[in-house]
Amino acid sequence: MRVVATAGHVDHGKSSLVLALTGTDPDRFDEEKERGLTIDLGFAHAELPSGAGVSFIDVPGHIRFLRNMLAGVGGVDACLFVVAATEGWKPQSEEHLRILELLGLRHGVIALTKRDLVDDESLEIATFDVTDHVEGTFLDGAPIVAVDSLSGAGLDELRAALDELVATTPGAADRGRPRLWIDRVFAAKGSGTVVTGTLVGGSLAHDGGVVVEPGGREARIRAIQTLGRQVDQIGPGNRVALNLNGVSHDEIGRGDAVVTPDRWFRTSRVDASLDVLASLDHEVSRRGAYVAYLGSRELPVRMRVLGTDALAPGAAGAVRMFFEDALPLLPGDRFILRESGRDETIGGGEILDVDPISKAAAARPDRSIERVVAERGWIDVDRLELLTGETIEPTVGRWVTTPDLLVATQEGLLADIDAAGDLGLDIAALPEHERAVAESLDEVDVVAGTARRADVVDPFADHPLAAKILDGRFAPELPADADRGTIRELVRRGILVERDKVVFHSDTIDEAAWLAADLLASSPDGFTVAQFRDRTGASRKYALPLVAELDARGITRRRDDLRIAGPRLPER
Ligand SMILES: Nc1nc2c(ncn2[C@@H]2O[C@H](COP(=O)(O)OP(=O)(O)OP(=O)(O)O)[C@@H](O)[C@H]2O)c(=O)[nH]1
Ligand SMILES: [Mg+2]
Repeated sequence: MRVVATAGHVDHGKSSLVLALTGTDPDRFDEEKERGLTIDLGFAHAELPSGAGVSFIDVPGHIRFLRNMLAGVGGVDACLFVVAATEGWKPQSEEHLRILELLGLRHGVIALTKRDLVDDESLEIATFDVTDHVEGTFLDGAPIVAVDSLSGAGLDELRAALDELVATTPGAADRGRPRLWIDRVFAAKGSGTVVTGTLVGGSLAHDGGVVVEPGGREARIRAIQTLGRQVDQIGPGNRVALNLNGVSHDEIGRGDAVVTPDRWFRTSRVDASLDVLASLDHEVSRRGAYVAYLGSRELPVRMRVLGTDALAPGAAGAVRMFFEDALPLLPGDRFILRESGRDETIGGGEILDVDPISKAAAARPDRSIERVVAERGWIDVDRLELLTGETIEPTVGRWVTTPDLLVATQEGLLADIDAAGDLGLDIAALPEHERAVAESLDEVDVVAGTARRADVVDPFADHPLAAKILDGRFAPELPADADRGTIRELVRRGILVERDKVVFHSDTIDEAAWLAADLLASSPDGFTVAQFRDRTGASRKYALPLVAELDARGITRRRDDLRIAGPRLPER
């Protein structure tokens, strides 16, 4: 399915042509029918001779309703550009073409309507006129088909041209990140809220959770319709009506976006490119009341020109824009910029950075992922995907960084590890990305939370002190010259256990736990410290801290003078 918008000057026959092609009058409102004028967007669809489907968004040509036109062309793949043979190129032909160009449209077909009202010579003149005006634009070379929408003459040729257009226009890509800019909202007959829009970026499925932005309202998809049919799921590039549970129709409106949760970065500040229209008669600076049109949204912006104070007509530059609301945006989103005071189209551009962190004076926005990474040094791979929309291989662990910074961090870590000496470097104290680097280094071993050079024998593995303490079993003797630092490290690793100034081997604690289990098996009401001491064969000096350790681990519990079973008592 392709979504095609009409475009062209007021009264040139856009709606009549859509009606002739689809059988549906896109003018939905009584006022539109009475005045013979499109005010708001209209929608219709048709099957082409090849069997391919095409959805039309019919836009108003009158300059007063330009904002509605802008809301309609935000997510379309191609256009049906309409020029009346009777009048030829007119101001809104020009403005609509500029807008579609700025939005990055690449595909279209031109219809010369009202051919029944002109003679062959006038038709030829109108054709030259149109050819002239589209030269150098995306419509340069597009088929020009003369039609009479009332009698149907020329429609077969136009349908064939549309078929060719649909076949050669790439479909909306599925990036697993669906977004539907709402163009209509109404209350459903039964219950719930229905929103319509053009789905791009990904698929939606029945019963799926969605969020309406701005505002983060959570909703559930109760039903999906496309082309009047109910479907269980729907891919990008389609006109879609969603019946939503959980939001009221009066809380949301045109210009809001339906997205899937957690897949979007919401932003109220972006850096963007701006192409200023050459036809403008003044420069563009931060002064002015600007409105951006993005998706189906009209959004007031505060703006600052980057790198210079003002952009001349025809210039290409960059701007930082501030919005009142946080919106789910991605680099590559296109917008049109208008000045509301003068009511004129200024230009348009592409969002380059949805989370600009460098100062405006230093910002040099572009769409490179390397820049996003370099400005941050280290960035979590999931966050980088939110900011760029691209899936990126992490450099190390879950992190992405620049090659230079990776090398610098590796070298810094090795130096710290060398400086830490025998005890090694405690990696729990490192920032998360450095920990990931430590674990990734071939020349480093991370054992029990400590990083050491791999070629250095771990002095704490099979340490003689641990062996000696294990030998002592329930009555271990600590050598008088034992090093405190060594004991601390062996305790930290869980090899030794220190309780009330007595140091046991952890295997001995396990043995003591089994001993307690045996005692409780024969006397379920509990045992005394004296009974326990007798079973260990050691003195009270050792039995007391051992029992205290068992209590601390939840193996035993104290009740009066007895020890009873704790939640962690082992079972045979
Ligand atoms: N004779 C003739 N009349 C046409 C043709 N196409 C449109 N018209 C008439 O032209 C008038 C305007 O047509 P619309 O289809 O409403 O024009 P539009 O471009 O949709 O106008 P807006 O939406 O207001 O910009 C209507 O009276 C149509 O009947 C055509 O091919 N031949
Ligand atoms: Mg119309």
